[in-house]
Amino acid sequence: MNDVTEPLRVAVTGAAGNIGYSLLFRLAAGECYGPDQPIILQMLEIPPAMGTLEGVAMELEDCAFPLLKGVEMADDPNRSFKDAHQIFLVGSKPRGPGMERNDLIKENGPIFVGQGQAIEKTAAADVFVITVGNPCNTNAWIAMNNAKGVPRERFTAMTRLDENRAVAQLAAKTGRDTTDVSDMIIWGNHSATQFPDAHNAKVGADRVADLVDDDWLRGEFLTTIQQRGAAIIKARGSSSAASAATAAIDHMRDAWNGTGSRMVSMAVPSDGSYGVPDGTMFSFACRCSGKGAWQIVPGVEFDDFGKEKFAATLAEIQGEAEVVKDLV
Ligand code: NAX
Repeated sequence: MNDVTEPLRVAVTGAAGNIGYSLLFRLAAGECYGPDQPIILQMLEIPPAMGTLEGVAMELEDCAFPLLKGVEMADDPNRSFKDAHQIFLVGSKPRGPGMERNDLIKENGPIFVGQGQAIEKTAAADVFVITVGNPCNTNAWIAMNNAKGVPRERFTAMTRLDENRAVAQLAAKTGRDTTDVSDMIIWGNHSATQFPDAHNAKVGADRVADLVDDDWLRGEFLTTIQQRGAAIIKARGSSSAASAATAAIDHMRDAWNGTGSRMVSMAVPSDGSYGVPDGTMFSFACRCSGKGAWQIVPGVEFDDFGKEKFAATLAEIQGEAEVVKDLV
């Protein structure tokens, strides 16, 4: 395990993109690994974006971050993942006009074959990976299955942005602070079928279900979270970037430091919990005990509505796996 005085090697793919531009500076400022942990950033891009990446590297240099001990750039994952302890898989192609989700899956899947293989071949023994690039559950699953020599629990995908969105909506609805909201879990796929489960969430000591009208929870709340990404694209003209970087930092910081008794949403390979087939990359309620160790929280209960939503998102993930089965 990396000593705290030794720099942590942190790889970020798609580093010249929108999320990268927000994420890299916050990593270098110590927001993820704390004020005492130096880091080296290992940035991966595709050849046409290397010029832009040079500019990002110059800006990182110009910040004179005390914790930033090195900035490396490459267009080969075998170089960018070399000895990396923490990897943010952000880079992938965005969905183009008129493109179906299955086209996107087929388009981006091969990226994660090569990156999974490079992680297995070159990354540090304690490597821990978050996948942000969409479709993130399936991309993480492809990478994991192409890195069979790496313990599979080191591969995760991000549903924390959906959780954060839900927490903010519940805080606004109840007139409370976001820090009062707990146990707000996203189940399943990071997509429009995700199940944001507010029924089991709390505000302070109160159950959300006792404070808020059930019709709102099952209707407007659910669709707001499921459609929030699309609403931001419509308003901003490009997809969520700063909020996605915030969520990626939340995910990795919790995995690194531990959550104590708090539950957080993380897509992780199933151990068969809740009837989700073994190895499926599914977002569960998780607790983290530090340095990338996590456990699925057992015993969360669902009513009939919840069971139906849970089944729908699981069916979608299984359908996506079918589309890319030749890649694993
Ligand atoms: P951008 O298009 O701004 O940046 C993506 C970057 O990835 C580009 O610079 C591109 O050159 C690079 N790239 C493409 N193929 C690559 C490869 N093989 N290796 C390395 N880099 C590669 O997108 P951005 O807004 O940064 O979003 C990145 C990804 O995050 C997208 O797939 C997006 O859909 C996904 N998101 C996931 C979210 C989540 O909650 N899981 C939310 C935000 C975002 O939508």
